[in-house]
Amino acid sequence: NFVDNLLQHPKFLNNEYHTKFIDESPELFQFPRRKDRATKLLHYIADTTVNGHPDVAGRPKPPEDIRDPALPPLQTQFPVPGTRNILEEFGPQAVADWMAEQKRLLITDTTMRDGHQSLLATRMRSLDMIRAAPAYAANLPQLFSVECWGGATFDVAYRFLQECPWQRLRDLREAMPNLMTQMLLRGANGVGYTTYPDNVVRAFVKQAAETGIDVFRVFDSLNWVENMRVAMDAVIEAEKVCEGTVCYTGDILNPDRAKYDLKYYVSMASELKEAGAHILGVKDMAGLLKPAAARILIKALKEEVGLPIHLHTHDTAGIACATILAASEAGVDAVDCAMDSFSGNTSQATLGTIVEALAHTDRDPGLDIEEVRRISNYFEAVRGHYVAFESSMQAPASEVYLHEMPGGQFTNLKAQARSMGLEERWHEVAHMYAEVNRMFGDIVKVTPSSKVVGDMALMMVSQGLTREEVEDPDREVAFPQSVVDMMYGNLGQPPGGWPKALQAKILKGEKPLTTRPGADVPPVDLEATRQEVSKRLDEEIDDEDLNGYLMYPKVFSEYVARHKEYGPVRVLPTHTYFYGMEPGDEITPEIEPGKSLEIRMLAVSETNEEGEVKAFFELNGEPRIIRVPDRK
Ligand code: BTN
Ligand code: 3PY
Ligand code: ZN
Repeated sequence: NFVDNLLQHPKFLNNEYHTKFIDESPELFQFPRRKDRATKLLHYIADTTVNGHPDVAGRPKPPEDIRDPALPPLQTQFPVPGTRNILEEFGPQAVADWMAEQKRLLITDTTMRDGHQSLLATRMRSLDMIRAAPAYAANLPQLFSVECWGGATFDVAYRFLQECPWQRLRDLREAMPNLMTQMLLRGANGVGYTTYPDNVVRAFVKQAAETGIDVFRVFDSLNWVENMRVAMDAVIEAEKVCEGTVCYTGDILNPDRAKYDLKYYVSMASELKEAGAHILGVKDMAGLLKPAAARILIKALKEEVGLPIHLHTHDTAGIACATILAASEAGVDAVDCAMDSFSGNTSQATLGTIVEALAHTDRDPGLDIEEVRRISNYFEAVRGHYVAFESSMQAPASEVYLHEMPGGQFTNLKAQARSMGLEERWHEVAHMYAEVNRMFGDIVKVTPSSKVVGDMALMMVSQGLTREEVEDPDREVAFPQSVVDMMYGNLGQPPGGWPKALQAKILKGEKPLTTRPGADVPPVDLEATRQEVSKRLDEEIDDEDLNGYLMYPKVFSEYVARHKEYGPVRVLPTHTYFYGMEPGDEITPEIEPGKSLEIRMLAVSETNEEGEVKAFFELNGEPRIIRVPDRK
């Protein structure tokens, strides 16, 4: 460390040193102390106790007497074979064939991905998931899959939860050896908001498959199949299940929304089949698919495309169960539901309710309702710890048919509006979102295109701009960068292209792309990147880390820096992670398999003149004093 500091010192580099240089340069001796993991965790706990966690500041807090989530008992130590065993033994086509043969309605549980993404701003921590995983494996082996990765969970893990998404996946994989895991992949946008080079998308899929994903739901935010092929090919090459997905928007029942009619969906689904999809995903990210439309859509897709169909919808308008039952009658093969306690509103349909509704019918999903309730009760207790992230949505709302916001975006955009002082004007934002969609030519709105529409709508409401003003060629408008990028073609092409006049105004004469954006991005030199990052962060960068860095360079680097300072905070109970400890509290986090720490908080001192607080702990029976700055 001393040598490192010396070699990097500007005086040394400029040859400005002499014999007294070392004596006169105390900074040479200021290298970070290498703290052990337990000490780092004590620092984190002390800091959070004194200063709070920035993410929950000013938000509602769980009640003092909140119970710890009780785990459902395991019905067996040896989980019976499930869908994963089919995939492992016979490959992805066999999974699709098996699916098509089932009479029962197959169910995917989305609690650990879309459920908390849509209800709790994606904040569920790995620990709360991993603890439930053995119960899924032992007690619900009839599930089609468990959606537990991808979408927004990837960057939120690094960015806000200070944990590694790959480790989450590895642990879940291990705990559910008989069940297929499922992820949401945004095609050429990976798990990010931009277009990545093809080789980055390929490397990411390969790694996700290796670390533990079985089913990849691949979509494109403008429904452009061209933009999905690289990701789909990579999934097929990894011998995992490729769920090629159509995003549903508009209303096939409404002749005024003819752009997205039945023919459009059948034709896109056929393209996906042609592209090699093993199964067809129908992704109704906003919850716009009405029961009568589902009946028509599913029937047509079954007849004209022939792939097994997996339906995803949201309960924003309160109608998801009805849609699922209609789709079930029309022969849909699998559907997404969330555990009861993580269902409803902007999340998925209620899993237990679907199981009950279909009991004693020929489409009985075959899940044990008692076990469903037990796991749901566990998650109910988990959810109580995350009140800080609850949205203000109190009831289902038919307004979703107006704005068409995806369930995962709704709470986020509302929070963004709140932070801009627009909370009172939320319904105006909702109207404007719909207006922006029309102005952009009526596009599919799902991450990342939905974010662009949201950025534009917030900008227009906050600046009091109307659509006419924005479209007026003589009026100067400062468009959000995301809008400029999308109009340039960086997210690909929507059906029918972009509205020409608006596009020309936004691009100020620059010629837009019309080809696949990923085709023009040069490949990243993966090994050179690994070495550069590893050197800069002074950290060994394995394949998982490298793929995290490639998706989110800044977010990943900051995660690594914080990890060095605070240690493996993922092992802390959720209450401790967000609120620290109180004198008398005791926790026993498992720092590695079979090795637990015993941490007791004894007392916290007043703040001294230097602005420091002392926290007194017992660590495995030994007294420890930790000093942290009072930053309040
Ligand atoms: C961030 O960078 O946004 C958060 C970094 C984590 C800082 C930890 S969170 C708990 C404790 N309280 C603070 O204010 N800082 C530390
Ligand atoms: C995501 O991409 O995260 C979504 O949930 C889209 O619906
Ligand atoms: Zn969704």
